[in-house]
Amino acid sequence: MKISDYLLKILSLNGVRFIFGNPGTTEIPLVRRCGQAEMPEYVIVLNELAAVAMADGYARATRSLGVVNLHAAPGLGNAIGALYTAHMNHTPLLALVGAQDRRHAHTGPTLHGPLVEMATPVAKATYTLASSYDASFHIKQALRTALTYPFGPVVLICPLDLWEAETEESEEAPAPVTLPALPGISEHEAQLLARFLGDARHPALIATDEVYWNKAEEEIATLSKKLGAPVYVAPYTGVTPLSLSDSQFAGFLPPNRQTWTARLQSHDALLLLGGRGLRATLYTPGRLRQQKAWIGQDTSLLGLDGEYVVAYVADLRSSLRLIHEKLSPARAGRSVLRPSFEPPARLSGKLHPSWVIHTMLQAFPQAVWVDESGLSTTDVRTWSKAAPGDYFSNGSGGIGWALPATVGVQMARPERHIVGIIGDGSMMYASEAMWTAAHRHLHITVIVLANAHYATLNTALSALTGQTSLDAFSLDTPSLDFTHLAQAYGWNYVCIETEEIFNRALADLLAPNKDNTLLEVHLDPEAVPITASEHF
Ligand SMILES: Cc1ncc(C[n+]2csc(CCOP(=O)(O)OP(=O)(O)O)c2C)c(N)n1
Ligand SMILES: [Mg+2]
Repeated sequence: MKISDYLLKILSLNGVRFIFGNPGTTEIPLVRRCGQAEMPEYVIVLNELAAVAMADGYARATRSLGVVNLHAAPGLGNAIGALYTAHMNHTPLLALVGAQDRRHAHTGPTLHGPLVEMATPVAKATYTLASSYDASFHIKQALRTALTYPFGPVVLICPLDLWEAETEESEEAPAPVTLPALPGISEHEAQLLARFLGDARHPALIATDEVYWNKAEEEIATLSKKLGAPVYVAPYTGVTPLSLSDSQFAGFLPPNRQTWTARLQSHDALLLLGGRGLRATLYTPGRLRQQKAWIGQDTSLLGLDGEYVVAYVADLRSSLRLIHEKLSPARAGRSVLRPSFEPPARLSGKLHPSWVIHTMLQAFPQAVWVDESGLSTTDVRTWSKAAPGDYFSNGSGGIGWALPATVGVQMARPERHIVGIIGDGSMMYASEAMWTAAHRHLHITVIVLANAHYATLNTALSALTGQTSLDAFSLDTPSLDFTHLAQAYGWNYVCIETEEIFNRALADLLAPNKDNTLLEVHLDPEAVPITASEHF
């Protein structure tokens, strides 16, 4: 069996339907076999950053493996920022990277490069096929590694001359890989954690993406209710780990050490569910002095302001169930309300960003949201009532992810209404993703928050220096014309300057399976989202 066929067959047996990628000469033998006889379909994406983020969105929305194909050294190079995001978010990704034909690699041909060295900092592991003897072994090993906790991008490098080579004769037929399961905590460990939480006056749970990946959303809701404890979501969590309308949900923690320390001050015990601690962007002082415990997947966990009382590498779903069993009867806790902000009332003239976010969230209560709304992100998180797994954000700080991720999420959930809310700056990194959406006749809604600047960077500038704005962060000369961008890619578009047109456009989008539509919403450039002070 050819190595390319072996790879595609084993991917297919493991449930892979799509390979997102931007191919080149070094991958032609692979691409030409895709789509044949139940092999995964090759989804053409016009650049690598978009291809990785599309596979990442698809993986997150299906809670399964995303597969991407990258074209040798320049393709891998273009993809690194997006692989970094998948790495930070623990997305299960397999990146199939083509490599030069080894018969002339020593002559330094184009496309040749140090692929392992390039991929290593953002990959969980890299494997290189070297011969027909090791090919099937490395393919299986790469797949197994990608599907094993903690997730992250795994890179599999295949030289051009090997795709068409035969696997070793003694190799058995491809079969799904078997995975080591992550066990839950033991009875004794559950007892310790039940005591840790039960003895506290005012315990709290802090949820991360891992709750979603471990399918533990119901368990966290049940445990928090029995315990009378609020659930905070860690800053930069890239997917909703519980329903944001749950009575125990106490909000996303702000990504600021000083503010989260203050917000958690009343709690005497914190149980972190997954993640490697809390993450901030700008430095501020602060220290969580209360007792902390942790359950999660990533053994490279960081001590968070001192050591954990206990920390277990374990499956969250069964662990939370067992802790629930060991807890004495339900107790009434002190409730912690999610921080609330009133949206601006009706508008008189220009569109206020907070009004736009609030109106949009109310217009589509059933939608799945992909959020890269820049300085408006905290607004979205303040008013969203998204169900578990119905809200996604890049989670890494690396923008350019959301537009292609929206395409991946729509391909994963064709029956749902997917809405991307994206800042005008963030929209410019991977707009090529719109071609794939049009090519596949998807029905995405993208709302571009056109404030004609990098509002986030002005806010950071102000926090760092006191200066309120820099000309360098302005995007108004020339002004970005998103409706022409939409036209270029064959999308519907509406240019919106007033409340009336905005409301009409939202109402039109309620029709089922509307074609891909971009709403270019012109915001008052002077208005700042009302939660902006919480952003850093
Ligand atoms: C890949 C990458 N490059 C640069 C940045 C720095 N950066 C952070 S926010 C931002 C601007 C975002 O602008 P926009 O999407 O318009 O949202 P706004 O800040 O206006 O709300 C930039 C360039 C980044 N986070 N990631
Ligand atoms: Mg902007």
